[in-house]
Amino acid sequence: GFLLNLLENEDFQNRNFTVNFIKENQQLLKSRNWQDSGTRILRYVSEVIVNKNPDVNFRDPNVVLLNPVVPKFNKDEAFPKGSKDRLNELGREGFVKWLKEEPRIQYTDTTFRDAHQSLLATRVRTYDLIKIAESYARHHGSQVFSMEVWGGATFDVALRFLHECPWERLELIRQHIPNVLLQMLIRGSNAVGYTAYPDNVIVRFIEEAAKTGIDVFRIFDSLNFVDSMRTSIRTVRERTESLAEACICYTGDIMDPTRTKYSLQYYLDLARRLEDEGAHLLCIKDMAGLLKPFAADILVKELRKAVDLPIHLHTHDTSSIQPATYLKAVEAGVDVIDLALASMSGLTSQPNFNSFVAMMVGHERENPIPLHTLNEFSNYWESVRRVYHPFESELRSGSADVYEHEIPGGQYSNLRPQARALGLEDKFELVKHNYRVANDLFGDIIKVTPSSKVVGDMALFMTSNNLSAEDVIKRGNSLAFPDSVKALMRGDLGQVEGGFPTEVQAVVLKGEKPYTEAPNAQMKPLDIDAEFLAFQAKFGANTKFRDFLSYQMYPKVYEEYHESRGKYGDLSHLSSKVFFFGMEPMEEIIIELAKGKNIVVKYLNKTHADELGNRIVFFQLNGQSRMLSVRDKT
Ligand code: 3PY
Ligand code: ZN
Repeated sequence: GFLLNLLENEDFQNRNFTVNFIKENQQLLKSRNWQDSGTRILRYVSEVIVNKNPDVNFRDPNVVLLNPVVPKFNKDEAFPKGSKDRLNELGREGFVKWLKEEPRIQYTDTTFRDAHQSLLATRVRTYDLIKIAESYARHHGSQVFSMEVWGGATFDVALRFLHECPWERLELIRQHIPNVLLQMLIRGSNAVGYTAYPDNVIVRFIEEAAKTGIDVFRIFDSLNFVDSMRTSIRTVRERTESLAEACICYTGDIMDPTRTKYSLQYYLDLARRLEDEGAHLLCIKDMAGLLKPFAADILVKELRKAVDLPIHLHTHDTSSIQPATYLKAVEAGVDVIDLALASMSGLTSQPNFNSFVAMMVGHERENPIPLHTLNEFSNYWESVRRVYHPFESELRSGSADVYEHEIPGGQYSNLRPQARALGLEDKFELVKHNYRVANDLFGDIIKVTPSSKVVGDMALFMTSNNLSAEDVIKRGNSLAFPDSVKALMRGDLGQVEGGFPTEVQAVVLKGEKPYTEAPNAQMKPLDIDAEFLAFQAKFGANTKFRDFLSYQMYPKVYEEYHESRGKYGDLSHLSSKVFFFGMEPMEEIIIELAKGKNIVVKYLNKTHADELGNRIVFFQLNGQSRMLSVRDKT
């Protein structure tokens, strides 16, 4: 295949090439038939057989992996009309008007994004998403308001750990789900990264995401700093046909008279500002699950008076009482709520979709959904989830200590492994305590990616150095604080309500001057045309603009992804079991490379390492012998 590609290449025929020719023309390495793809996949599988997947720490031999069952559907029928069709028919204004007038409660399904970000360290692969996507769109596509499928940490994790292109994932989801609004989470000026990017990069990112399939952009800033959300809201409004949903990130407790900073008034003012900025929808983003039922009642009622936007409520069920919050919010007039399919719900994830639907039977705002098929989809995910068991968190029950530390759902399940890696697991209670202490030292800030990471870094720093709040202030001048803490105090993430406490800022910055404006206000626009050319010169002419955007977000991660893609090809056809755990001797699998293009792979055995440390791994590929040499790094 490669030779034929080469011979047919025009530059090659014209002898217009250098020694770097193949490096610069990676598309030649692209498979022209199943043999090439097959060989490259074997390269990956043999690597995992010999060296294991470095992302997997252990495999529990007691976990029996199941074959997930996809509910049957009729391919010949048209897709049922869904929210996407409604948006197309009514246009944005008409759609928003419909939503405000619609009495039935609307549901966003977060299973494809936040649920697995919060429960399984964001590791769910395109393979498992795509297998179920069309069936879901056909069975429930007319019943869900939107599906959150992209953004947050999925972008980073896909490239970094799954060797996957996040854009391809989105494109495939769009193809399989043509009828439902697809939603993403975007961190304002931080897009899907952890730092601010120039405005023109944000603009192009949003345009590309809309083109690839995003209909609802849920836009937030990790400090509720409106200046950092403005470009995103405007871009969605002015340069796409999608909906701009702007977030108020909820922290503290509006019912607690001692928490005066984040009062009801604070949220109402913020919501009005977001409406003025041009948001189509308003989201209450309760990333830590702190919005209690009676607070939700007040907040939703008051927001409805304050703004004329539909209200979408997002929470995490860390405390286990958030279904009550939803019920109160429904009765107070919220328009849309976020839920996850039963087997992917609860704990740090969203509340249980299936049970909520069951509870609402007979309610005046009921939006009926057949429970039986919804349960079948939950069963699918229950089976799928087993293969991801190395990424499960150790939480076993709901916990009320979230009201003390206020750690967001996605971070909560991550903090323990982080503490363990630093040898602090036996001090985990102290880490959580210090999370709150660090928050208060920073002046009580909104905590969500990336600001939550800074508070986490500070908590780990204080715990490993045995520091109290008083120590930080008294001895701060002689302490080397984590870089992320310096960045926060410098204003790299934006400005906070009331400013940072000057004492803490002074000991952290040690004379460096903080900014007073939006974090990317100082940034020059990127020379996108020139940089894209340079990118293609480096990574090959067949790379796309969206690859360039991935590179802008995560340069080093993209580089590694690009290398692995060149070596292994597209791994999205490989089952997650083989992707994470490799194969057993004499095991035979079928890989569907494309519709109707299957290869049969049988792993035979491997040799001992030779004196150079190489092992030979023997396979049959469609009955023909293949052997690959792999360096044993274990
Ligand atoms: C993210 O930014 O990844 C989040 O999920 C924030 O809640
Ligand atoms: Zn969330």
